[in-house]
Amino acid sequence: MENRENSTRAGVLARYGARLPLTKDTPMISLSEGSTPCIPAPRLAATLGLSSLYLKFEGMNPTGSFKDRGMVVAIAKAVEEGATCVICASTGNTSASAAAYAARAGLSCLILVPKGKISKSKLLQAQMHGATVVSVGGSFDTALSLVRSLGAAYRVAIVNSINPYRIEGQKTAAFEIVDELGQAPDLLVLPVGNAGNITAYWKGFVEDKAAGRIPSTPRMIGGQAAGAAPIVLGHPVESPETVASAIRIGNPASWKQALAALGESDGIIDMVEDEDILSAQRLLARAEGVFCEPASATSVAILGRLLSENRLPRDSSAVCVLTGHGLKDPSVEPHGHSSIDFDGDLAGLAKACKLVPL
Ligand code: AN7
Repeated sequence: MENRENSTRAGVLARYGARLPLTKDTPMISLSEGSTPCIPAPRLAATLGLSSLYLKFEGMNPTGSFKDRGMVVAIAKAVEEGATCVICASTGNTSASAAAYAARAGLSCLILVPKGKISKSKLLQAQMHGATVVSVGGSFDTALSLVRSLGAAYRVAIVNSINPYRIEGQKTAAFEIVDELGQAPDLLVLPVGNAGNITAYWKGFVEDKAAGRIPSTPRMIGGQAAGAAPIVLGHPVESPETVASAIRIGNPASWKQALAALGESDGIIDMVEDEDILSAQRLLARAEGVFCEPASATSVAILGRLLSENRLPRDSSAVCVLTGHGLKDPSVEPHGHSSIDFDGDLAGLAKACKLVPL
């Protein structure tokens, strides 16, 4: 057998196990998660007027989102601790990831989702992996409070990001950026929903600095959707609404930790309108060839907003985290796109397609 121990294909536990809370009894589960590309985005950088921009494309993870990094650790620890059933609330990606890793580890999986509010593809993933799916009236926040109640009274391991192993696994994305770029960027830009990921990135960079791998940490820049922006507004949002269903969250579990990361890093959190999220998504797809889901494009949208308002220096280097793949949410309209019907006329077709004759 090939030696996969140090390969980037070996997954998060093998690659960063020394910096994770593993023991000799932790099973080395892997679906080859992590080691996602940091893609240079020169056209987008020029459009935004920024000196350097990379896209950390987390949509390249096995279930199509960043959740796999934390889930592999949470599931491995659940197995180690003797769990047979895991449970989570989700806007979609956490449930897809939990279902896949539970299947991989031979655990049963129970998922609570806001009824009618998650993308069909994400629901399909959970169902294909054999999870039990419960639809809950209300928002993600209602589902998460039910999960907390069930976790307190029944033999189930909670794998939401209130589980600290999730944060441990997700911090490895910060390690990868440092390992790949040889340094931390000036700005780390990401969408903020339940606020687990901003907490995790900050933890990763702080650990890298403490270990002497980087001289300084980046400023953490968070984006929320205007209809679901509790941290920006400073109070919970009762009925969050946004086209970016992944971050339709009104009362983030890691609110305090997010504020700490923002404060300690001289960071900024602000909000963007849905139309700006969707145009950032199209810009990424058309200018750079990278297709991410709407929630993920919030990172580029907030970066654009802050630069246009001169709230960030243009000579900064930035990494935008694209948290999930575009195929995750097929409800989005390819605005301004029209396909052409072929009616049997080849010359007419060539003309309609603006082809130049030989
Ligand atoms: C694509 O799946 O909360 O701030 O239940 O799927 O760490 O919550 C998803 C969140 C950003 C926000 N981008 O991250 C869930 C869930 C995508 C996401 C976020 C999510 P956090």
